[in-house]
Amino acid sequence: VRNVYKKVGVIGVPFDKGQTNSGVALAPDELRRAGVIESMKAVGCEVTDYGNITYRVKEEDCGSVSNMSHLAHIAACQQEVSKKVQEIVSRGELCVTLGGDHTVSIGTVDGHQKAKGDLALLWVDAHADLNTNATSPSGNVHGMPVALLARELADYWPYLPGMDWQMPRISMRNIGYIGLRSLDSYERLTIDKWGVAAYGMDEVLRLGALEALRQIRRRIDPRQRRSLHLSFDVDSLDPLEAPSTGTPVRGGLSLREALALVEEVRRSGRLAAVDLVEFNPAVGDARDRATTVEACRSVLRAACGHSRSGALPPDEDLPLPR
Ligand code: EXY
Ligand code: MN
Ligand code: MN
Ligand code: MN
Repeated sequence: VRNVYKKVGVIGVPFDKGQTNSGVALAPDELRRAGVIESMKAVGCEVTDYGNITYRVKEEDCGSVSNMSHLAHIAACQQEVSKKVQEIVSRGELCVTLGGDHTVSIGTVDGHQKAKGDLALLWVDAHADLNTNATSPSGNVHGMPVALLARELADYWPYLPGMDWQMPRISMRNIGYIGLRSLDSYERLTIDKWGVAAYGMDEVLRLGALEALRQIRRRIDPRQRRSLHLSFDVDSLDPLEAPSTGTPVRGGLSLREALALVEEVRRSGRLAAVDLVEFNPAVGDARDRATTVEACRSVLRAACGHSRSGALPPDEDLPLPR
């Protein structure tokens, strides 16, 4: 298979206020330092790095909402993320976002939706991130992004100051999960109530990762016409594969399974945006960090079209002797 050369636009979102471990904001620069941009270029993509998102909290948006920490920061940062992602996707580049905790996907999915309209959202995660402030056991917003994005849950939220730019426009019918293994009871209820295509590690074992993905894609985009958003939480991977993350859960995806999933998603030709979130360089030792960086690198390369079956050279035949 000859490589599909494609333009890629990268942003970093050094944002950590969706949870309580510091360090996750260091991830974008740590990944750059490790050369992930060059690795994506080596796949054959033309990569532009747009740098890190910055934001300013507006005084007037500082009203607080119960059981929802740092809302003013989340609102201000994700609005900037959304604008930038909308711009990159509209330009026809594959938008790669380096988080940051998983709240950054509030902005990325919103921006992608504004650029493309109908989306299918594939959430690869140990967790469902489907709590509202009324159901969250922690008040941490990285456990809430899908609930903020889902149209069906709009009435389950109070007024959120600063979030007027964001409208929940994605239907539960177009959201699929793979890798789940740590759900809160109201998240389970929400998944059952709306019949969400949620595939946990038990289904990955029973069906195999690729068959699970095939079923998810058929359910969230039956006519294969939607723009695909891949939101990849590194804690979907087994902690042996990606130890440097804030909420690890054992018994996760192998890197082999995750790469097969990402390669298949890329081959669909519908992929327009990828989030890589929850890598925390401050968790664990240097070896854990290096292991996690390598996992991130291979996931990003797969998203850019790298195939483990090898790519053909630009030439049609073997070089003659010289
Ligand atoms: N479900 C738990 C909560 O809402 O607090 C844990 C969420 C962890 C979320 C990580 C990012 O995926
Ligand atoms: Mn997550
Ligand atoms: Mn997670
Ligand atoms: Mn260790």
